[in-house]
Amino acid sequence: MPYKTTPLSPSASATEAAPSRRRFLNTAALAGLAGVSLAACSDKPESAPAAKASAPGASSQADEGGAGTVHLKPGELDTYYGLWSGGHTGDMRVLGLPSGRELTRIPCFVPDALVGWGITNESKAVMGTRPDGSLKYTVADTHHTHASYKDGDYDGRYAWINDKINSRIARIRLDYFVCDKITELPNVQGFHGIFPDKRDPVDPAINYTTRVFCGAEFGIPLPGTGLEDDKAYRSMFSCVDAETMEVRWQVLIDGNCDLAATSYDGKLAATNQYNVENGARYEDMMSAERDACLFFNIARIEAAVKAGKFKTIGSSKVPVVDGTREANKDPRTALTAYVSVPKNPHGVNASPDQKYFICAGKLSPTCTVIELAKVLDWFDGKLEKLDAAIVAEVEVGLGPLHTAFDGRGNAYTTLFLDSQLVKWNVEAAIKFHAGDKNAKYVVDRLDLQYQPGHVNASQSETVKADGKWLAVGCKFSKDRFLPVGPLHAENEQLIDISGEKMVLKADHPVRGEPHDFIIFKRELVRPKQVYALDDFPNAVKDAKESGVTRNGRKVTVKITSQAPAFSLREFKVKKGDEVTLILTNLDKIEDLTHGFAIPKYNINFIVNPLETKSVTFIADQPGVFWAYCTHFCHALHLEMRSRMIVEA
Ligand code: K7E
Ligand code: CUA
Ligand code: CA
Repeated sequence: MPYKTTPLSPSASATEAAPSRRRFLNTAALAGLAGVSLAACSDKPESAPAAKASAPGASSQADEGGAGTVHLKPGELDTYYGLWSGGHTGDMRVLGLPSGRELTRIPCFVPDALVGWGITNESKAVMGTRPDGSLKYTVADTHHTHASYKDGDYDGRYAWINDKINSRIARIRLDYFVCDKITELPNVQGFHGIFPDKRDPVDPAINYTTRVFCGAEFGIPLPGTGLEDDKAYRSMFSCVDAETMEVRWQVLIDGNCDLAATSYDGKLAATNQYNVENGARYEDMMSAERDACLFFNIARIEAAVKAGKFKTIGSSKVPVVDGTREANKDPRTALTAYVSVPKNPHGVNASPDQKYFICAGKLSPTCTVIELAKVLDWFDGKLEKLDAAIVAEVEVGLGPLHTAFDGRGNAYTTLFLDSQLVKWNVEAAIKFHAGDKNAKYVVDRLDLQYQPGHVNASQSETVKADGKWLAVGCKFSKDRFLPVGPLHAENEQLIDISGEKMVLKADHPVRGEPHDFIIFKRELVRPKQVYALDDFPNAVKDAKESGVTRNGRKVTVKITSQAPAFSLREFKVKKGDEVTLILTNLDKIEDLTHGFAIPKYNINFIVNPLETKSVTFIADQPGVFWAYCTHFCHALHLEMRSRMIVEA
């Protein structure tokens, strides 16, 4: 056990332009998306209304915004944390904002040589192993990260991040900034969107996150379906328990899931669908003019599970309820509602005023605004046509992907093909949609460098959206950084959104692939800097407990570290022994971390103050091996060693 996984109490740490006239894209979008080229970055459609909105990089800009400077002086602390998806590196990046300084990376799905993630027994238990003890997976593709809520704001307990390749969800404890659980979802492939709920739909006393929803993008054959019978492939929407990290239930759906979002009242979760066609080839996936935004009635789904109205699939014991269109025609019993939205939408985001879900068009130059109250009315049998829940469907530009909010009624949507950020006013868009053609909903446009994907703003996905800083993950940097071979850095841009006009403040190069992130006030987390010995059942609590004990071929080596020495200056084992080495760091001063590496044995890990870790290996190479401290800890750091003698 890495540390106790007692539930973190939710109350413990919490403190406080005219629209374009372009019509739906067809072949043009296809060319732009499929052949994502640098030409697409620079070929600005001539109708893009505000390509001149700013001169990116102009030095005068740096001083214009009202949110403050990004150039913090040495020793100055950032005011926000950012939790960033690491992309292919399978970890979570932690940034300070507005400086954009990277503070740490939290390993989750992929081994990490600094902390020994994937090396120690504790991390292997979290990551999952094969019967021979090797890691089950060593690659990952993280996209989305979100944190736990209380009363509509982050409560500093947990964050979650997905691995699309192997359909895993990892939980990060925000007290120690470590991954403590990973769950692999059954019955799905291409787990992509992820979002925690914000309160319980039935019990108002549960005003914090207890579920995390996971959307699966790829349809796969169910038992009894032919492998190539792609029209019968299905995907699922999964609910994971925020505490146990077990999969509570899944919903079998028509079409697919992409991104996910949840309502502030806890009643609904949503996912956008770009493949209502159930296509197996991309041409098929874009054959229909409209796709859907799918809503899940959480209370009804859980009632159905409770009433036993589910089946299970294959070897999985997870209850699967039927969320297909056919089974959910009657609104008063429906578990799901399929709201029709334009062709191949991408992100879906809940507005901080708690009223709307916004679905970005991707292949359509529009954003669709869906009113939560109206979807609930439909479920109650009070709204005849579900389509009437759409209160706006307005043009914003080419390739809209993701939307952030400033808490002042404005939405900020990335336009992948236009390489722009568009700021638009949601209520004005609703008026425009209702027929008031004088309602000017586009407020501002800003050129980005280049082809942006995710966007988020400070506190944007909470009721405390503060409208100060906004970051964008651009998929291309083109010529903005020194070249480093064929693979260019990608570009994350920081924008001041405190005023009417958006102001670009900084570029940050990033190794691929930037996806989702959240930005929140620093006082919302209270990281602990020293562990408690008792957090670890196997802790070596006193240097005097150190030593080697033998049980047949199994040998246990207990050792402690206290600068500048390990408790055992040497230890002996025999060739062929299965050695379990347990190391407790008895230093209790913050940041007094030691490392422990054994040459030729592929072992390296660190122990933080009062932390315990263990490794198990076969002593298959006889000889002398200088185990040494890898983390500079003391003037005698280089002398901090222990000698492992493996007798032949
Ligand atoms: Cu748009 Cu995987 Cu969130 Cu990336 S997805 S951009
Ligand atoms: Cu201990 Cu370096
Ligand atoms: Ca489609």
